[in-house]
Amino acid sequence: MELHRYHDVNRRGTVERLCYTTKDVDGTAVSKYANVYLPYGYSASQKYPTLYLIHGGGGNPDAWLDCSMIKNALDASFAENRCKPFITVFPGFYNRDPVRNGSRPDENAERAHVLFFQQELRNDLIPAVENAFSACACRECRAIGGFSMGGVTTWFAFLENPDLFSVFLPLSGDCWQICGLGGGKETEKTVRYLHDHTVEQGYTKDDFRIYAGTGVEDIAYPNLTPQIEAMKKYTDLFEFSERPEEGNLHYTLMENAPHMYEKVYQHIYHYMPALFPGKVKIRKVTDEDKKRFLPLLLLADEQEDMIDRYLDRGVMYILTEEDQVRGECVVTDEDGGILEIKNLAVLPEWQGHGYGRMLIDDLADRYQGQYRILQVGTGDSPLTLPFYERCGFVRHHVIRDFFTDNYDHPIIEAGKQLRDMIVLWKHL
Ligand code: FER
Repeated sequence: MELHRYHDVNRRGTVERLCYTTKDVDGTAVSKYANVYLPYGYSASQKYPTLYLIHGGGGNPDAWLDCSMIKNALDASFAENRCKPFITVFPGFYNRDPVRNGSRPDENAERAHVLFFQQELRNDLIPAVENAFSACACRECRAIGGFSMGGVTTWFAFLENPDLFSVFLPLSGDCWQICGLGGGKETEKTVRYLHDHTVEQGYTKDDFRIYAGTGVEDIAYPNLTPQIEAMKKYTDLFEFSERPEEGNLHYTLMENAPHMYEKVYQHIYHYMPALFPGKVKIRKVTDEDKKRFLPLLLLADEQEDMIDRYLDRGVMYILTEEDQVRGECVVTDEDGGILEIKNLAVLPEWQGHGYGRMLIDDLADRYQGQYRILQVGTGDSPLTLPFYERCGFVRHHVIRDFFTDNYDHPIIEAGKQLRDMIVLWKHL
């Protein structure tokens, strides 16, 4: 396991406080807050996956951030492109102030808190997060993890909220379904329940991934280790693999790591690249028939003979994720240091994921130094103009009647006929 070490980064994410209301066990409204880490460059025009990261017994929404280098691990991983950026939410699972006095937990009381918290996640916290931030609202894009009692919380989320999360990181905490410390004390019963309950709800091994971990010296080691070992035997549901990118059950043991946030966050650093897979690739279309991407080209420019005017002399790039083509763009050399985007499209079902912006950022990176200006001409449409402006383009000039003069039929966008072409510039 490659360990994170602090290193300075210029691209730092920010932490915001999200206030929301929920209910306590008696149904009384309570105001709570969660800390929300937004990655560097966070933009509401893109949807992000989200990790919910839960504190340990006696903790609060600040515990992870105060006690570990998790923020630097996130900043550094995104800056180095170890994985795509995601949002991290740090809530508190108590709905009353915990009174721990540094002592070992009252198992029943703690168990009740983290079990009750499952309803808060579903009814209040996740809706508040997805209302306030640009978080992708599907189970594939939500992960939950936690330390110690937060690990216990994670196992309960696996049992109670499998429709909300697909990725689970129980760290230094076992499953308390049967009893406190049940992963060690009632290993067989606990694991049979984890298996049977999941199968009964219709989930299969392709529907979730578990990334567990602890330290060899950790007090949770004797509880979590037998649980994971027993889970490995239920091969119909749990497929153990040493490699994070294969199988759906993973367990990492760390040397010299007691029961502390400052050690345990290393597991998150380690697993981060596997949590929300699918690396976006942008490649030039070489020696291929560019016309085979015609359906995509037509999304941006609906008349084929207009596409023929630039396609041959244009350079085409396609964007793929998980080996599926999801977007493209075509650029042409317009002399005088101007590179023009003639066509840029993202499949409708993948719009809003930031792919358009990625294509533009990629062009800017590729052509910096070779061209002065990245130019784009578009209709006066609310579907395209604000997008280009968010990407750093500014209006430069207008070509009157471009759409009415050059196309054989009216081009309607957002209920409006396009007439003039607005030409925008972005300096490279
Ligand atoms: C464990 C899971 C949780 C464990 C301890 C805890 C001893 C919680 C400890 C605390 O809140 O202090 O497996 O092992």
